[in-house]
Order: sequence, then C-alpha cells, then structure tokens
Amino acid sequence: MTSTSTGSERTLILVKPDGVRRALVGEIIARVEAKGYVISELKMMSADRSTLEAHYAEHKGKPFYEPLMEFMLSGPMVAMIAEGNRVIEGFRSLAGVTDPTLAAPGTIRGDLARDQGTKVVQNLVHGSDSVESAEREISIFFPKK
Ligand code: IDP
Ligand code: MG
Repeated sequence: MTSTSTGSERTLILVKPDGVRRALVGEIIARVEAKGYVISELKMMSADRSTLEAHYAEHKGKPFYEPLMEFMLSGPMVAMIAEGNRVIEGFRSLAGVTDPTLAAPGTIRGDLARDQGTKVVQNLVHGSDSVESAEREISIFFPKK
C-alpha cells in the first residue's frame, strides 16, 4: 500500500436462513465477487443463540428482537468475510436498505426479497455498518483460535 491509498477493509456478510432456504447463496456470492471484493473466509453454519445475542446486542429490547432471534435460528446460514477498499459501505450498497419493499431494484434485497408479512423483516443478508462493528462481528463469527 502506498502512503496515498486508503487501507483495505474487511466486512462480515451473512446470508441469512431465508437466503439459504431459497438457494440464493450462489447468487449473493456472485454479486460480491462480480463487484470485485475478495472473499477471504466462508462457512455454512447454524448459529447458536449466544452468538446471535452478541451479534445483535444493539437491538436487544426492540419489538422485533425475539422474532429476529427465531428467524436467525430457523436454519443454516452462511458467514463470510469480504475484503477490499470501502467494502463496508460497498456491500451495504449492494445489499440495499433494510426494508426489501423499499430497497432499490439492482440491489440484493431490492431484486430478491419482499415483505413476507412477518414480525421480522426477512431480507436475505447482513453486512457490517462500520469499521468498529465489522471487527466486532468478525471476531464473533470467526474467532481467532
Ligand atoms: P440492517 O440489517 O439493514 O443493518 P438493522 O437495523 O441492523 O438493519 O436490523 C437488523 C435486522 O433486524 C434487519 O436486517 C431486519 O432483518 C430486522 N429489522 C430491523 N428493523 C426492523 C423493523 O423495524 N421491523 C422488523 N424487523 C426489523
Ligand atoms: Mg445492522
């Protein structure tokens, strides 16, 4: 890296259980790769409740918290680390806004998800929202041995 370039970032991406159930893992990975980000870690997993409580600590107490826990425990998901310059905001842009009804066409949520009438929004993917949350979330899903 030269002194004038910004540092490469890492972000945590989850393909949530709805994405795995709907066989969209390949489609979602393809979009991340096509954008030019590098996937450096990747695993299929079933999260346990304590992992999800740590991951979603900021949402504890909100009306959708318990439905969110149930949804994230409803089946396997895929966790990955993607790397590249500005990948944190870049993946959030690829994903689209939280509400899939409002997410722009062209985004993962806008193209592939819709309101299912559930208490928690099922929107296929998670992406970290800052450098601090990315590092915190990566350490939850990919702890250093
Ligand atoms: P984000 O995934 O776009 O970063 P967050 O606000 O961090 O959105 O919320 C985490 C997850 O909780 C969302 O992806 C969605 O599944 C769910 N969620 C967020 N806000 C609501 C809501 O107002 N109603 C129902 N579910 C929600
Ligand atoms: Mg979030």
